[in-house]
Amino acid sequence: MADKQTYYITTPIYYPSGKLHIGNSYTTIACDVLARYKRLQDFDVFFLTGTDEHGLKIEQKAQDLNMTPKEYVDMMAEAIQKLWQELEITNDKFIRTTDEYHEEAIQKIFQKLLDKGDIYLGSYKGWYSVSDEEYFTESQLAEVYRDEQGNMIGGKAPSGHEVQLVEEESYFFKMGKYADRLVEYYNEHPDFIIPQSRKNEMLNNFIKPGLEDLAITRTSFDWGVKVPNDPKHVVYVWIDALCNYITALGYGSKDQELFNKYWPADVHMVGKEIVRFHTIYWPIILMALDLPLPKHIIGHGWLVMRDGKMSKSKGNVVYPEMLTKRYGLDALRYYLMRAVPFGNDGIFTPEDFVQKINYDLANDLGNLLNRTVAMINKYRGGVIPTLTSNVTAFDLDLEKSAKEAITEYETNMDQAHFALALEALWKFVSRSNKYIDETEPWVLAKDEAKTEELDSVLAHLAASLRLIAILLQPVMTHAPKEIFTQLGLPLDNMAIKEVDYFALPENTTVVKKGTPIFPRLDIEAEVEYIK
Ligand code: ME8
Repeated sequence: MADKQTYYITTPIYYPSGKLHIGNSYTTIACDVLARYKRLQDFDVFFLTGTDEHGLKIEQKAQDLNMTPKEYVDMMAEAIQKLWQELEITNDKFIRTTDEYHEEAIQKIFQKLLDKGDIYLGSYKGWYSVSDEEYFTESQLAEVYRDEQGNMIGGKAPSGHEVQLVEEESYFFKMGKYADRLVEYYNEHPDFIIPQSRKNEMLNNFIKPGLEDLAITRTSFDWGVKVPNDPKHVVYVWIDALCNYITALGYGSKDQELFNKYWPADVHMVGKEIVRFHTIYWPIILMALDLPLPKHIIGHGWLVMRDGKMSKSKGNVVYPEMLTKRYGLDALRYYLMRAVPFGNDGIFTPEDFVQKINYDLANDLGNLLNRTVAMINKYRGGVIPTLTSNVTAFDLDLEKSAKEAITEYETNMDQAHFALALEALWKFVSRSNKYIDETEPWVLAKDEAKTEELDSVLAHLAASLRLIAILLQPVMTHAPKEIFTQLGLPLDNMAIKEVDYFALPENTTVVKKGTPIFPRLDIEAEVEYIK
C-alpha cells in the first residue's frame, strides 16, 4: 500500500501572558478544522500547537505575581492545554519553548548560523527605557525631545518612562544577504503567502526598503535560551519561537524521524499581525539552515468587537468557556468558522452569535433532522427506504445541488475558506428543507399510487442529512454523530474522501423519536446573558 500523503499544520505558539480568549481559540479551531478535514481525506496529519514562554513580558508577568518565570509558565501551559482539550483540539503535539529539547536545538541552530558566518557579534544602539526594559524606535515613542537643530536627544516611551540612548553588545543575523532569494521564492510560489494582498504589503513595506541585519540577542534580561559560550546573551524570543516548527519534529536532536517525514510544513496558520515574522524572518532562517521552506503561510483576519480589538483594558474580552458551557462546543466552533470572512476581520456581537445558532443550527439544520426522522417514523415505521435517483420531479434538482455543495465545500476547505465552505453547506441545508415543501410528503402519504414517490422523498432527505453530517465533521465534533445516530446509520463510515450522496446504507432504522440537536434560544435573554 502506498504511503499516505503527509500534512503538517501549525498554529502560532501563544504567549502565556494571560488567559486565552476567543481570538486565539479562533486560530486553533481553524487549524483543528483543517487537521480533521485532512484526516478524513486520508492524509497522514501532524498538527502542532504550543506556547511561547520566554522573553521579558513573561518574566515581568511572573514577577508581578511573585512567582518564578518557570512556575508561572508551568501554570499557564497547563491551563492552555486544558482549554484545548475542552475545545476538542486534536493536536498531535504541544510544544513549550522551555522544553529542554527545544532549548538545546535552539542553541545548535544558533551555533550553526554562527559557524556559517550568518551571525556576527556587533553592537546595537537605540532608545531604551530601563523601566520597560525595551528598545523603541522613534515612531514608537509617545514623546520625542529635540535640540535646536532638530536632532533627537531623548523622549518618553508609551508607558511614560524616559528613554535614553543605549549601546549594547548584540549578535546580529545577516538578513539582507537572503533578501533576493526571498523575493525570488515569493515570485516562484505565488501561493506561499495567503491571501496574496499580504504579500504585496511584505514586499513594499519591508523588503523593498531594504532588510537590515536583525539584532537577535538581548543582554538586558535572562529569561530565554542562552547563547552557546556567551551566556550573558539570550536569544531573541522571535528566533526562539519561530524555530519551534522544526524543533517540535526533532530537528536539532538525535531523533529526526518526524522531521524527515513531515517537514516542510503544509500550513503555518497565523493572525495577520505576525505574517511579517513568518514570511520574512522565518523563511530567511530556513534558507540559512539550508532547509526547505513551508508551503503556505495563511494570515487570517482578526475577530474584533464592536468597539475594536479585544483588550483587557477595554473590558471587552470574550472567553470561550463561557460560550461552550451554555451553548455547547459545536455552536462555538460553528460560529467562529462562519464569523471571520477569509482575509478580513469578523465582528463578534452577542446578537450575531445567538442568531446564527438559532437560525442556522436550531431552525435550518435542526428542523431538517426532526422533520425527516418524524416522517420516516410516521410513514415507513422508522425504516429508511432505498434511495433511487430521479423518481419525483424534484429529485434531480436536489441531487444536482448535493453535487454542487460537495464541490463548493471542498474547493473552499482546500483553501481554508471556512466561512464559504459552511455557506455552501447551508445552502444545501436550505435546499433540502425547500425540497420538503416542494414534494409535500404529507400529501403523497394520502395517495397509494404515490408510494414510490414518498419512498424517494424520504430516502433523499436521509441522504441529504447523511451528506451534511459527513461534511460537518471537521467543524462540529458532536452533531454529525448525533445525526448519524438518529438516522440509525453506522458510525464507521464517515470519511469525506470521495463522499457519495447515493451511498446511503440500506435498511437502517431511525430512532423512535428525534430530540433537537440544537435547542432554540430566546434571543433577547441570551444576548443579555452574553453581554
Ligand atoms: O504572537 N482574532 O503570540 P500571541 C483572531 N507568541 N486571532 C487572534 C486574535 C483575534 N482577536 N487574538 C489573537 C504571538 N489571535 C507569538 C507567536 S509563533 C512562532 C509566535 C491569534 O499569544 C492569532 O493567530 O500574541 C495571532 O496571530 C495569535 O493569536 C497571537 O498570539
